[in-house]
Amino acid sequence: MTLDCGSTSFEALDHARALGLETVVIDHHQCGVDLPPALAVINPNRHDDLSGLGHLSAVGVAFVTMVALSRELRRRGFFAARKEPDLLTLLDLVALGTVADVVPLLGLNRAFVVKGLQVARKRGNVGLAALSAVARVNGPLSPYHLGFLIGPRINAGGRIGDAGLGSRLLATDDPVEAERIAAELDRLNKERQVMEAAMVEEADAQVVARHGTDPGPIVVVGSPDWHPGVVGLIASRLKERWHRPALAVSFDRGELGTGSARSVAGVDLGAAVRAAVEAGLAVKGGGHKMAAGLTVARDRLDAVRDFLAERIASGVEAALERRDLAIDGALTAAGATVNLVETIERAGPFGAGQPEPLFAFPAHRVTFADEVGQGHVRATLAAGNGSTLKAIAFRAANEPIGRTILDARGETLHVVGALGLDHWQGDARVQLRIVDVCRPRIGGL
Ligand SMILES: [Mn+2]
Repeated sequence: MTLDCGSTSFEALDHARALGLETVVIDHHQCGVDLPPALAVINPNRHDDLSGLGHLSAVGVAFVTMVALSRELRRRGFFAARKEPDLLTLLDLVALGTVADVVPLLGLNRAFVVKGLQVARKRGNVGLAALSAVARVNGPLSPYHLGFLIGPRINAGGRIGDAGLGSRLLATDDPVEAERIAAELDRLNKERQVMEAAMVEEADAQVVARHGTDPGPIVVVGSPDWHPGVVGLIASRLKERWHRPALAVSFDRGELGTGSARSVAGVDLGAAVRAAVEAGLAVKGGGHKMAAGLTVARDRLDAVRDFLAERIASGVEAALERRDLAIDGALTAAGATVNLVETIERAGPFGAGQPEPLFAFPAHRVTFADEVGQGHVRATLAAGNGSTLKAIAFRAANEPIGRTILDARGETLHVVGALGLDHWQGDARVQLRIVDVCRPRIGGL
């Protein structure tokens, strides 16, 4: 069985068939009309699939496949003499994979995450519990914890260590082994962060050196020195900085590079990459609307760049025009109560495709601001009546947002962000996660 791959793996599955192997593909990636030889290709993104479940992550597809398999086995009397597995107890892993794969939290994915978080909070999976402990998850487990604390640590194994660490951690029942693997993943994640920061700076310098402030519809960078497991992270960061699709390629194994690309909403990068493969420019590749991977020869990278740029130019232009921030309401620090946050959270889970509501806090005074942790900026905002709100801007210290906050100590700012609860020493406090700020222009407004 292949998982999270296989839908376009003609060569490998032809070879498997020649060896007499029977394969089942369980995948969610985009694919062509022709499918590789396999007993079954289970993929909601097949052209002939009418399930409407194309937004599921690979673990979601695997889960519904197991549900269907259980149902069929039950119908055939398979469980008459043996215990039927309780698939619902595995929803913690489905929630983790759904959030970490950044698929839209709509439809069935919402159910996976809501129910999966309930399972995860019981800490039945010793690996997940051990990783939550090293990641210092406090308060009830949330999509934020899965996406930003747990997911990256599991992925660090596959990126720069051993991909088997994550699966062994999540499958083990031995708390001692779980603790050991969790510590190792935490160490790899720290190493990954250092590596990523240096690579992102180098990549960004490449873009500026080559294109100045206008890189065109897609940012493309490459280096023989980058670890292939981290190029996806570089692409993500470049996309955030340049507000357009980005492709980062590692040529660390010679003339053939491994690239990873990230897109912006409204630009189907997976389709563009598959077209580049069909045009003979890239060796192989594919993916989704928002993320794609490809293999490309070093001397063809510029041709791939030009091809992708031309193909997505109008979509990127439209996306750049849509960059307005959609604000859901205005509040003052006094109105941002624990009760309000809990009420909002009942409409969750929030994440990809289901954004958290954003609130504007007009003309609040910055009574405290400082850099904390790895380049975050922490601030205290005060309303006119003196009530205060704790706020944080993640990874902002060297960005315009962070500098504006640090420069505004004692002055007023208009601030926009999402409200959450910070569980600290058992107490829940409201915290604003800042997404944008601006200086009031006239008379403090
Ligand atoms: Mn996938």
